[in-house]
Amino acid sequence: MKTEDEKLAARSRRAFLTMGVAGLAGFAGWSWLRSRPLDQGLPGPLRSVLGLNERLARGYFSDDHRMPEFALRAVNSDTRVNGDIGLGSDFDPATWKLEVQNGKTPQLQISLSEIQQLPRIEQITELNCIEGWTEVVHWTGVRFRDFTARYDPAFSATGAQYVRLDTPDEEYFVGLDAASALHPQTLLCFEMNGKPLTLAHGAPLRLVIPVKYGVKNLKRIGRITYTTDRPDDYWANQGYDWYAGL
Ligand SMILES: Nc1nc2c(c(=O)[nH]1)N[C@H]1C(S)=C(S)[C@@H](COP(=O)(O)O)O[C@H]1N2
Ligand SMILES: [Mo]
Repeated sequence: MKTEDEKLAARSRRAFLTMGVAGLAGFAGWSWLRSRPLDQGLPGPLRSVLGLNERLARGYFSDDHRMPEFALRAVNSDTRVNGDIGLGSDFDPATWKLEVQNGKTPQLQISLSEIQQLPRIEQITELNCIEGWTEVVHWTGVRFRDFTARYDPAFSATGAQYVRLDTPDEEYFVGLDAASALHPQTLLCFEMNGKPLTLAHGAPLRLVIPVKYGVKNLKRIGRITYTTDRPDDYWANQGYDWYAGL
């Protein structure tokens, strides 16, 4: 028996897949769809799928719904590397600092050891890539929620609105709704499967957000921006769903 949450998750996943570029190309009703009246530049029926996904994402992540967690023996030992946008070789992890833009000046510059003073969390969750593979990873880091309470308490208090993360070179960037960013399983991580992160996996610090597809799990965070405007997002700019929720 599927629970209501699982049904919602499945619907949300289907809605997301409908929107993938490949999904659109293969969509049987495509020619019918194209003949429908346009609504904000998209055929009406497609527009309503997008609307549904957005409504689901908003309601679905506003509570503490937890993604499954696993035992150590379930961890995949051969972790794959996927995606290297924004991971150019012109980078020195030893001099890295995290920039935080919370609307106040001056902008904060935070070291890894300061971040590591926040409560340490270990979590074994799935990383789900939109390409269709999943792996179980053992992550160590701090809660994004705790980080936010420490470095932008006003953001937490007002419950507002969006977060943007950029690689140091700004080549890769993701936008997150506040509910997903502040979800208890959303972490800033510095270890993967019991070892310090490698550069290819996002050292010195990466985002782990199990309620979202892999695309949102940004590696090598350079800057975190708390904002009231919905941020741009690398893959959403290419036509993928902005929420990219599971
Ligand atoms: N900076 C950066 N982060 C990124 C990507 C990327 O191309 N650049 N790819 C994303 C995608 S699509 C996935 S599936 C995961 C893969 O994480 P991994 O390489 O640690 O397995 O990283 C995400 N984070
Ligand atoms: Mo991915």
